[in-house]
Amino acid sequence: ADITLLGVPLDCGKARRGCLMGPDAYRVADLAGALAELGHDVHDAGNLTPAPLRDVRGPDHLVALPQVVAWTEALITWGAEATGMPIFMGGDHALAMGSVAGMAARAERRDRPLFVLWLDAHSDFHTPQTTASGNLHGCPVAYFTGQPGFDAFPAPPVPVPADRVCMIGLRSVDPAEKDALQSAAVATHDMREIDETGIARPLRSFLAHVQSAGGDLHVSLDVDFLDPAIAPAVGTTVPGGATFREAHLVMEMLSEAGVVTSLDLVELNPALDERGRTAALMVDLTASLMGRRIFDRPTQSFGG
Ligand code: DIR
Ligand code: MN
Ligand code: MN
Ligand code: MN
Repeated sequence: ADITLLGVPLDCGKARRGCLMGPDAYRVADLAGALAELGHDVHDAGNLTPAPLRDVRGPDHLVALPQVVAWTEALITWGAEATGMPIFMGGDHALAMGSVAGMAARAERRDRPLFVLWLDAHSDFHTPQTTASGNLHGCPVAYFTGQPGFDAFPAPPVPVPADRVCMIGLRSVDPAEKDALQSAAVATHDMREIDETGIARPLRSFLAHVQSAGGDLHVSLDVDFLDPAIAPAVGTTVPGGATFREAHLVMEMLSEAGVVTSLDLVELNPALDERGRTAALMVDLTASLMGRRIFDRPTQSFGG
């Protein structure tokens, strides 16, 4: 594939700093080299710059609202014109407002529906009104699915219908999010379900859905999807996350489905890492997503 790495040093979706070093940590861990070794054409587009700050208003407790709006504008502009397979190297999860909205605009231009796989401990389904922390990294899914309350932001050019979003790995969902998710059509798979049925089952049925619709698939991978024992470098660790093999299996199945068209790598905080261990794991997972295998397997139809 024709892969573009885009650094998005957005570090304003929450209070604790460090995610701005994420893009360089992926460069140091040689994400480009790992993908080139698999035969891909890889281009590092450097780091994105936010749009100029505007005087925007919103609920007082929101953290860095004008900054997140400025990044969202820049990401939508960049993404709508992007070609090939963009990999957004974050940066915290607030970047997914713009990355997903941009990819949805691009998908519409290509006349395909965009689907989103959200791999995260959190559902990130708050609105500026419901967030208790004020951290906008907890809001991207509500934004790009077109929930009300994001008046300070540019309207998402093409909202992603909630029934095209699948969340896997959930284990920290706030009460307001739980209520909102209950009335939305998002497919939610918590760790309890994964424990019981395995991680392949919900993923297989989602991939069947994407394949039968002829969709583009954006994958948004939050470091805290992973168990903190294998991925400590994230500000919001939650015990009980995906194991090393569960995470690789997800990536391998995604690769075999042949539907992934863009990827976010978010919430890596290199200041919390142990000698680049979490960055290296994220690089290895991306390599699995892009075709690295133990033994080769053919492209799969997941039977829609
Ligand atoms: C919590 C934590 N739900 C909040 N969210 C996230 O602040 O709204 N942590 N995304 O990584
Ligand atoms: Mn997240
Ligand atoms: Mn999270
Ligand atoms: Mn987060």
